[in-house]
Amino acid sequence: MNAPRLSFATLAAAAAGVVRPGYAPERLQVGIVHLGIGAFHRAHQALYTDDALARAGGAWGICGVSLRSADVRDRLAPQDCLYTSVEVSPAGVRRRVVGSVREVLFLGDQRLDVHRRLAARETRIITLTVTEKGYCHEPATGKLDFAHPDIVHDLVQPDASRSVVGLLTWALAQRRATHGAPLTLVCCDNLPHNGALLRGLVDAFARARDPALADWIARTIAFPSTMVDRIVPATTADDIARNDAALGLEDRAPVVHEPFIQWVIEDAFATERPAWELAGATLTDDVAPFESMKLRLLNASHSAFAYLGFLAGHEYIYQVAAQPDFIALMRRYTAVEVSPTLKIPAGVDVAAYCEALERRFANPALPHRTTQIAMDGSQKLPQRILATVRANLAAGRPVELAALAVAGWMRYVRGDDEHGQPIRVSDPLASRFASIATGSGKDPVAYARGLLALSPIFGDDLPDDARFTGPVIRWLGALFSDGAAATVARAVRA
Ligand code: CS2
Repeated sequence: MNAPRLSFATLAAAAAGVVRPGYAPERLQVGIVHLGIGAFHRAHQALYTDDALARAGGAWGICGVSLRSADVRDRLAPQDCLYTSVEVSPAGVRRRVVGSVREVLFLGDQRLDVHRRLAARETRIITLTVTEKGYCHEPATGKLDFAHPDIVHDLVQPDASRSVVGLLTWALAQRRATHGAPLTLVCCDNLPHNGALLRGLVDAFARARDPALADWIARTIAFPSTMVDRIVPATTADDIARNDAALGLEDRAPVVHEPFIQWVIEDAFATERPAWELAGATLTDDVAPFESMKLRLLNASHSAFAYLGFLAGHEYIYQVAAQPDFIALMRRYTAVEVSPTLKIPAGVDVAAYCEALERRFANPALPHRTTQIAMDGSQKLPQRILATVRANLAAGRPVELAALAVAGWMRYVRGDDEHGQPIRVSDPLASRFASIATGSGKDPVAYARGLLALSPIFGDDLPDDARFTGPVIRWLGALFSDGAAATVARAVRA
């Protein structure tokens, strides 16, 4: 089938039942720049903005920026940046065309356009989903990594910045030198206290360049924290083909996601903002309890399922969630080890939240690869699992199942599966893992000790705490000798 390409001109021809923007996207002005326009942004903040525009209007079109690849720009630009959001669940599929993204730029070949948008007075909000490693920070401490090659580069050549922190600081300097208007930077990555974290990183970088700039930023720019939640696997060629057939138009950039969506935003803006609350977002004074709940329950269970589930032979999360032992592991971990560490936000029922998580993970209509979640574990473990470990150690509570999850990560990043087949480990520290694995052979103690000594992940405290390292080494030994399925079975029967 050679259907016409989705665009303003063809939108009216989309299949009946496909929801369209409730406003005129062709007349929408840009007011938000988003750094890191991947599938998650398009299935989350762009939808909230689309709904807010339909309800309350405003000049809140989004200019999405890709930092590393031209792919999203090349897919979206020829179709007026329209794309389909495809919500899938056992109950069926719902499609809607989203109009809030008005422009997509690739930093690699449109740097001047990116600079112009970031510095424009009309840009009142910059949002970010650049993944954990995109912040060039040390995961264990949240401090800027001044030895990171991109940070080293950007301090010398700010107007050719490669890092997000360098690029933002360049833009802030530019804004200060021209109109001086306030701006709100909204971090939407799965990091704890993500607004304060970004504020600290920008401050450290700006201070290294020009303390007066850092002081101006502190007075003028807001960095609200947010908690974002929606499961959005990478779009596949099959997803695209199925969507084209159902839409009756060719869309090279659909996003496929679950029905669940949540956005909790700290109500601390330096500027006006879209009416996101009319789209279902929660504006609150304190995001921290929501963040730790989500990171320690959802993301931690996700990571545990990704490492241990992959090792047990499962390609997708819903397959892991179909194993009674894995569900028992998640139930026990969340109830015994995570819940006691949480400050529960008013009105939230944690037991119901955890039950909903089981259903969300089990959604067979949403094939989410274990390898996708397994990526960048060095950047994810601290806030997802090690924060729970520290809280429990401080209170004298058990860390047994968190240690199993960490051991699962260690076994995975060794780079070979339970049948001796290679695993492609995708992580900024992958080469460190490989040399530790080579240096320690099959000895679980030496291998675990080698990884535990990586202070950007484990800090200086955990490697010396036998209450944590003991179970980690024991579980790692079990994973080596018995495999993940048997080890998980033993853990839940203990
Ligand atoms: C996942 C998250 O890839 C991952 O590490 O745990 O992307 C997860 O799907 C989202 O945070 C859900 O909101």
